[in-house]
Amino acid sequence: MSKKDFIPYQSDNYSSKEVSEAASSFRNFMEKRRSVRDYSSKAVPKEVIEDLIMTASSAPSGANKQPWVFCAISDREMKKKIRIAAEKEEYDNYHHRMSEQWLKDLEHLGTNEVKEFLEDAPWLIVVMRKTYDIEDGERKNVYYVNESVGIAAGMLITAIHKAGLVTLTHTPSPMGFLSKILDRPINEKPFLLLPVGYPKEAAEVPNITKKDLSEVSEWF
Ligand code: IYR
Repeated sequence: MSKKDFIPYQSDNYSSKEVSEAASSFRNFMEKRRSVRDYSSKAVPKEVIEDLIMTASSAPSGANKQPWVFCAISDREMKKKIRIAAEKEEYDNYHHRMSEQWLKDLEHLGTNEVKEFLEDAPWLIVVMRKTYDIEDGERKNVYYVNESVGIAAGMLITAIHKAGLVTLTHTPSPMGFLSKILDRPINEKPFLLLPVGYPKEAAEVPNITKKDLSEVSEWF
């Protein structure tokens, strides 16, 4: 797209009542979302993952550059490689690199360096952020990459929940091993890793609550 080209916006034209109902029912729906760490091995069709990725990829981004790539992995061998490499980094994190305070802050979530979900979940999606584009061998600018990819990741998590599936934001650190295993080009950097699948039967989640409105908002 080189010059200005506008089309009419397709509005849903909700009444005020419909707006209130939609906001409230979506809030209730989203408040049921939880980060789940125990996955069933039940298969999820590739077409489902395609839809989830395309929802995420519809996110707003700086200058509409869509500076992201979603690497979808169902191959068992590759998942195993990722688990081994992630657990190696996480062992160092949990045993040497994370501060006492950080470990204390995580205690109630029951996380540790063992990441069974990296093999159990039928799919892993590694969200890559593009630090620049390459077009015909030429380097092209992208803008607000972290903001853009963060928004797309949020929409991906929302889409996964809406599909009746579960995920969690896994942040193995450092994530360089993912670029190597997935053989990604130098302009792509791993941003987040999301397992996607069904929860294991009788999966449990931490008994936590979210801040209330007065703690997360200021009104002017
Ligand atoms: N990256 C580690 C540790 C971890 C960090 C935070 I902050 C969490 O909210 C949860 C885990 C891991 O994925 O286990």
